[in-house]
Amino acid sequence: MALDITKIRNVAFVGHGGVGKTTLVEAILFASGALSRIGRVDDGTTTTDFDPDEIKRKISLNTAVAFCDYKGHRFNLIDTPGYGDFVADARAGLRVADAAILVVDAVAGVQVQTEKVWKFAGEYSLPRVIVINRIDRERSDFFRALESLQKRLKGRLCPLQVPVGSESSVTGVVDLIAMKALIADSGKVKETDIPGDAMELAKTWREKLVETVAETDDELLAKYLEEGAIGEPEMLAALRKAVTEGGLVPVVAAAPPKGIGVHALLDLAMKELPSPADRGAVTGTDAKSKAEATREPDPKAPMSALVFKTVSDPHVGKLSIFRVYSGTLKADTPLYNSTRETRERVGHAGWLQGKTQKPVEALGPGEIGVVAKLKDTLTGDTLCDEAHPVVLPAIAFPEPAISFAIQPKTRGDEDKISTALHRMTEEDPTLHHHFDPETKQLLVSGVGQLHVEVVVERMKRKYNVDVQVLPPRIPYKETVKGRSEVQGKYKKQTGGRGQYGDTWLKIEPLQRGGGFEFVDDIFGGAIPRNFIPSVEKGVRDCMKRGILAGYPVVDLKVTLYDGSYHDVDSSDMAFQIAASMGLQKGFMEARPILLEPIMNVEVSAPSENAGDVIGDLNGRRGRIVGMEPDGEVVNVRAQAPMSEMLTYESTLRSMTGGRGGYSMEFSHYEEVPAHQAEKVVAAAKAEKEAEKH
Ligand SMILES: Nc1nc2c(ncn2[C@@H]2O[C@H](COP(=O)(O)OP(=O)(O)OP(=O)(O)O)[C@@H](O)[C@H]2O)c(=O)[nH]1
Ligand SMILES: [Mg+2]
Repeated sequence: MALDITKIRNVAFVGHGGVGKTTLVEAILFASGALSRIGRVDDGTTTTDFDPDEIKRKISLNTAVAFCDYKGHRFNLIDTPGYGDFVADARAGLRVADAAILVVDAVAGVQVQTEKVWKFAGEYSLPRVIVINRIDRERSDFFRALESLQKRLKGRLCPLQVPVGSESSVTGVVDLIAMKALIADSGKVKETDIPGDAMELAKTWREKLVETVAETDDELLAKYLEEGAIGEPEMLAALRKAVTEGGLVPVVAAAPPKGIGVHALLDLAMKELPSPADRGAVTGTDAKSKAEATREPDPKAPMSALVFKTVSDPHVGKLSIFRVYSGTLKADTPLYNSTRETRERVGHAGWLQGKTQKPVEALGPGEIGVVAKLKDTLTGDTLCDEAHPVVLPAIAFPEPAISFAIQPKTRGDEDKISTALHRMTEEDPTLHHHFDPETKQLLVSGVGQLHVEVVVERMKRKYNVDVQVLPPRIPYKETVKGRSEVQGKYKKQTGGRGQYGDTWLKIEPLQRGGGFEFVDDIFGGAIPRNFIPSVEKGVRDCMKRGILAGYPVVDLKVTLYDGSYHDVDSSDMAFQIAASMGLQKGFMEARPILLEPIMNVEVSAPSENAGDVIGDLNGRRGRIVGMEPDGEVVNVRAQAPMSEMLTYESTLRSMTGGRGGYSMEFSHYEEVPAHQAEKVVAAAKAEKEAEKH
């Protein structure tokens, strides 16, 4: 039987790396009785960090799903990775959740990834709850962390709890609604009166809570100002409404390994966070008419589901993890992948408890589940009823920011590498790979260095291929700043039939990001119609190969405005060659330049290192865009060329004694300064020479 939709809570746990998301999810599973023993990240025994690479590194690398039943409610817990390189998985997790639980560390407060995932949650209009976590740590301070949140995140944040005690002597939390203390006591939670020394604090914050809730509703506010108080039921109703609509973000405290704040968080999520029914219909595109189409969260509506994670394993095969939005997905039935327009057959379907599948017959709206061995389905695809095909909005994934060349350690392993990469890109939409015919290198591109390292390790473990990783090649691009008009002519007279193609091309720059524009301006048949596409093809091929230093040409407008032909000798190939010769010449005459990728860099480092961090970024041709001191930590935002940032990880580590962190993503392309460009061109030439020998 399908679950009662009003009793489902789909929550994604998001936040900066290492703040305790996986530990919190584990504690929730334990508190609800879904687990009889609690696992630990440090022992590699948690439910949601089950991948051997996660166990080895003690960090989450994948979004994983677990579920528990608590007070008649089904919780689907989506545990996302916090490390910047794997932010795509956090995004995917948020995409299918009905609410976000933002976890922040009680010592560090807001960190680089905190703001990022907060923004994502906002983009999906998700109600949010903030957990100030690890309140048992030395130097932790709930109120300082709260202040940092209020300063840095947009939204009306309001504590629903305050801690009882602090640092290692913290024993529980005060529930500011019930005005009771929830004290953790050897694995259980006891509800008690508020201890005397916490009373003052509790009263102050209770007042702020009532005020803040009242402010979300004009009628309530009027009543509050008149009577000086509001009743419990009215307050709860207003709170739930404000949380669901995003007008208020509750803040709570936790130290999950000590059992502090865990039950309280579950109760809060149960009462204040929306069910899939509350979230209402989803809007997609009708696959036939391309018109907007909505799907109600009704078990009898046409089925639609979104795949948000794919896991492939050489032994188990491919697993597709999805959320049902409408209708009912049944095991052992055919269904339709409307994104790829192919039929798929579902065998077993199940719920997920980390890596373990619990078979079920059917999954209704709002449920999260898994199916195995879909042929063509990838992350982001919509699965639906073929008679009512709909495509749900896809998931936006970051572009790869860093590339490495890889080559097999054992000769003859090329095929194995290509199979492995093919499978791995299927499961990871942020991993790209392609063979560069110019350099004859196999390039693997990912979000960051750790991402690519993990990919290489996985290749070895899962597919048994050992590869060598070579320094990344910067994806420079070429373009022009000036204009030129040139003739590209190819004429060859040998024995029999000759070759003849003649083109006149005008070459101009387009604005940054303009791509390529080809204009056919031939009048009076100077070049016959059927050869115009040949000219365009010649130009495009040449642009792909690059002219100045072998990098692809972009932001270019090429106008074909004249030419001539020969009745017998002109051919498709002759015009392609002529155009390519013309472009090569014209390009060099139009003030060619190199473009380089500029990255958005966000660094968080201990305040005392701020000067070093900024000085170092300046030395890397970086521009500082912003700097926010935040207690003991300073957050620096900068833009810097990718080529200068390749060694940043180790520099930052040694500058900050391992306490700094950074994230980086592609921003845009900019012209490479002339002296720098000369070096790149020279290196490209040398490489080409070396290949000849
Ligand atoms: N003192 C203390 N340590 C905690 C608490 N919660 C988690 N930890 C520790 O913090 C470390 C990181 O915890 P994780 O649960 O892996 O954090 P995470 O947010 O899932 O990390 P990523 O998934 O890598 O982003 C582990 O060593 C945990 O044992 C807490 O409440 N108090
Ligand atoms: Mg984790």
